[in-house]
Amino acid sequence: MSAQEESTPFANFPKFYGDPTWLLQDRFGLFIHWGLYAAAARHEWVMNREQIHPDVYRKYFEHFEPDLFDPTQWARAAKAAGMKYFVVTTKHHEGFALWDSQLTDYKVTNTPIKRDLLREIVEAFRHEGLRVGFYHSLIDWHHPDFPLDGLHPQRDADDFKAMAAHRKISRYRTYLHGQVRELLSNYGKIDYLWFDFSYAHQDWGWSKGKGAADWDSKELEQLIFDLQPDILLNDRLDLNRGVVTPEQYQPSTPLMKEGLPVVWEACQTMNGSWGYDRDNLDWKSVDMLIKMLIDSVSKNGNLLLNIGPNGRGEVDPASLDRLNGLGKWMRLHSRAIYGAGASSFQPPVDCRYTQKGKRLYLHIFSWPFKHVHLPGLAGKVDYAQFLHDASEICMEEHVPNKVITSTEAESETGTVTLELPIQKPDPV
Ligand code: FHN
Repeated sequence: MSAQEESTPFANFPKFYGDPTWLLQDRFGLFIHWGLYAAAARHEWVMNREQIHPDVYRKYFEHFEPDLFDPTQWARAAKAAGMKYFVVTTKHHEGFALWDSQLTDYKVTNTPIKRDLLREIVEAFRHEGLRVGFYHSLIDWHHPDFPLDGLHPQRDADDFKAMAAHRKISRYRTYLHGQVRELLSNYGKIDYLWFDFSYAHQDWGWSKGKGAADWDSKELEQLIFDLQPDILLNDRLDLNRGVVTPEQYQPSTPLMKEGLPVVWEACQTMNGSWGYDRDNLDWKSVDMLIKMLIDSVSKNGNLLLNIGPNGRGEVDPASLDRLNGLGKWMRLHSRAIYGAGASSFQPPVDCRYTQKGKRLYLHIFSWPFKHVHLPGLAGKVDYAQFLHDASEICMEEHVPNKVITSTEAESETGTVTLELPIQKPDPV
């Protein structure tokens, strides 16, 4: 490896990681956190946060019967919101398999619902044209051979001998690799594999120092690409393949072949909880979510926005309202999101630019604006039309602090100052 390669953050980049071109184009995806915790209705970490003993937590397993489950409704809501891919929890830290795994009895087909719900989700979303992503937790609070990490004192207390768990880690590793093999062999083409969590270079956190050696990440990585050669894989196998330096914790950065544009992805909740939480009232507004999407794309990133369906299998009304509001905005302005990215022009304060080729999109975050100084827009733009379009869009959606995406404008050199109307629309 040349000295130059040694010095770049790509120095140890593998040559076979996937091609993120579709992710650059899609920009907006749905994250789905759904498991037994949905029945507890108190956040996906409820088992840990409320120190629920595994024997007690098993009640959720024995009663899991999401009778109102309708994955087509989920998929259509995501599609209408403008989302182009989804990532669903196949197994979260609780260890419950949402598919008919042959490697455990702690699986959805052994609950009263008796069906392979992951298969139904994949088929419904694939039918609506969304790309398929699987979330898979490296840590597992249920598996007897998962080396305990002190995060579950209740179980640690009950099974202290398991603290010598490293002798068992090899059995857990085989289980982990085996379940990944099932997921990547039995559900058709999988576009994205999203592992959670690995913190080997720190002795705290969710996997308490476990990392590449514990997961046998190199072998697991090879298995993944043998089974799904084109899959995108995020960097949580702790192989430090991410585009940031090893000592920083990589966000879920899907990795890509060398020389391809860097892509990163912000994963966000709508209300502060990944799993369904009946009492969580910390809801982000539609405006805030639109701004988060624009802000991510304006920085060459994606937004993976989460929903947590409840124990009956329904997406709650508050989440559906936000997906619907996002869809209304995306119907008008997805051209400023899909395939767009950062602009070399500096946007005015409280604005964002997203750019796609020679098309520059202005996103005005704090309306009304009296004067907007728009560097980068040249005299060739038909300002009357631009103003009309902008004012039309503004007037059409004129709400203070509402995000407005104005019309396209060819990006040239030069500057322009636009006086945008600030009067409220005439009462109809
Ligand atoms: O512990 C998990 C958490 O429950 C959730 O799945 C998020 C999603 O990004 N990942 C871990 C914490 O960040």
